[in-house]
Amino acid sequence: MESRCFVALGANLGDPAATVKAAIAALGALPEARVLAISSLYRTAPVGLKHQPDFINAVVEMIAVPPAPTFLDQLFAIEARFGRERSIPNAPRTLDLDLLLHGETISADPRCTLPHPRLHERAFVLAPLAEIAPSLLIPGHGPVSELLARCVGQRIDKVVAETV
Ligand code: PH2
Ligand code: MG
Ligand code: MG
Repeated sequence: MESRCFVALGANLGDPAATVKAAIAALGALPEARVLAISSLYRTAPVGLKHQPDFINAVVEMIAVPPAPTFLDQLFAIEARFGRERSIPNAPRTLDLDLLLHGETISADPRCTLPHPRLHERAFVLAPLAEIAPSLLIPGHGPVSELLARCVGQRIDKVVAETV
C-alpha cells in the first residue's frame, strides 16, 4: 500500500547543507518511494544540547510503499551511508532522518513512534512542514500552523541562497 509520509532531515557536522541536499536525492532514489515536495533549507539553533553548531533542517513529503518499520530501516541505512554515528542523544550528527508521519499510522512502538513524539513542539520541524503542507493535521495535536505559532523563542532562519 502507498502511504503519504513526511521525513525530517537535520545535520550539523561536515557540510550540512550539501549533506541535506544529497540525502534528499538519496530518499528519491529509494526503490519503493518517491519525493512529492521539498521544503526550503532552514538554519536553526540547536534544541536540547545547546553547545553545538547550528543545524540545517528541512522536511520532505514522500509516497512510500514499505510499512513504517521497514521504511524507517531504509532511512537509517541512508544515515549510515552519510557517516552517522550514534553516541549520546541529541549529539551533533552528519545526518538525522526522522520519520514524522507515515500515512494514518499511529504507533507507540518506542523504536518507531508515530506521529514522531516531539514533532509538535519543534519549530525546526514545524516551519518546513508548514511550508509544504500548511493544512496538515497532526493526529493528537492539531493543525501544523497552530503548533508552529506556539513555538516561541526557537531561532530558525530560511536559507534563501540554498533553497533546493
Ligand atoms: N535534532 C535533535 C535535537 N536538536 N536541534 C535542531 N535545531 N535541529 C535538529 O535537527 C535537532 C535539534 C535530535 O534529533
Ligand atoms: Mg531527530
Ligand atoms: Mg533521528
